Amino acid sequence: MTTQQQQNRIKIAVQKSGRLTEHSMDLLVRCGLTYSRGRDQLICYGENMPVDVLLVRDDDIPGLVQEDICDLGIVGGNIAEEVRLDLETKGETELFQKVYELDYGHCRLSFGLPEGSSFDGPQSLNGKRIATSYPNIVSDYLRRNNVTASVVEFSGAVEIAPSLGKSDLICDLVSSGATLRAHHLFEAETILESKAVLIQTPKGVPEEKADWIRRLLQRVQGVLQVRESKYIMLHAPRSALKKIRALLPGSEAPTIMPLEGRDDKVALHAVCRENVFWETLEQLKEAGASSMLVLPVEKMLD
Ligand code: PRT
Ligand code: ZN
Repeated sequence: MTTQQQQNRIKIAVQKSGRLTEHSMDLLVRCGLTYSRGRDQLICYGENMPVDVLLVRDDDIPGLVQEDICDLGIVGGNIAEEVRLDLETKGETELFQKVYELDYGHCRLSFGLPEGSSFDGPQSLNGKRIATSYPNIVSDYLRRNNVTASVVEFSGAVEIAPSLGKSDLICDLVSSGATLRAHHLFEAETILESKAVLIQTPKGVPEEKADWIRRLLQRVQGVLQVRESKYIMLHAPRSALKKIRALLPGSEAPTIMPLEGRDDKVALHAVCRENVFWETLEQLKEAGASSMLVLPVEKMLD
């Protein structure tokens, strides 16, 4: 491969090993990517698309995308926001863009206070010391709420800061809440809800890569839509069609077909862009629908 050909390949930064790795690689595979892993395990070379995946620490991903070393990156919204605020404070105006919110990596950034202490809104944080790995997000929150508190930066194990006497409270990621409870802290307030996000370089897409980036982004969108979508088939009395259509979650223009030998009933097929739950099927049955089938959708392209 010539250097030019190499430069024209799309580079995506993905977390090397952690909570987002498996989901992110699975997303790319669902977009059609097959790859072989380099000997150093740091790059996955796309075999059927001009796309290579760089495996790095999640904290490095926004920087790689910001500096245009990678065209795209997949990272927690929490990290993207922390780096965005940091770049903004440094006066950087051309910033990496968030293209999609993905459907995994859910967590929240919350204040954790020692059990037995009280929290009555942001003002009760005045004069306190807050340990966190997200100094920019926390400082931004304090500024917006006119609170004066000191932010103590921790790069890991934030939850032990209060018991070490290093802070009065913490601000850290929470998902089940078990870590906070294990350290005798309670979740007082959430300041950021986060999911994995797909980010893009601020440099704009070079001509040679534009077509594949567009195709890849379209496929990502397709994968996200498909995961929630269902194909539903049912029989409906003509008289109840209006009611039944209104019950179908997130569906546009269903296909209506005649049923052999039946003038009073039709077959209805529709793509629902939201999951179809038992409750919906029960309501449809009540409205007169019968022979209902709900199928997963494999691929979708609008
Ligand atoms: O090595 P590298 O730097 O790449 O990995 P990392 O250790 O920094 O990141 P990793 O793999 O732990 O998390 C990657 C991303 O997953 C985060 O940036 C978040 O966007 C997302 N995520 C989702 C989480 C959690 N859930 C989560 N629960 N990241 C961290 N946690 C930690 C949290 O920090 C706390 O220690 O889990 C603990 C709390 O969990 P619960 O369930 O006890 O509340
Ligand atoms: Zn990290």
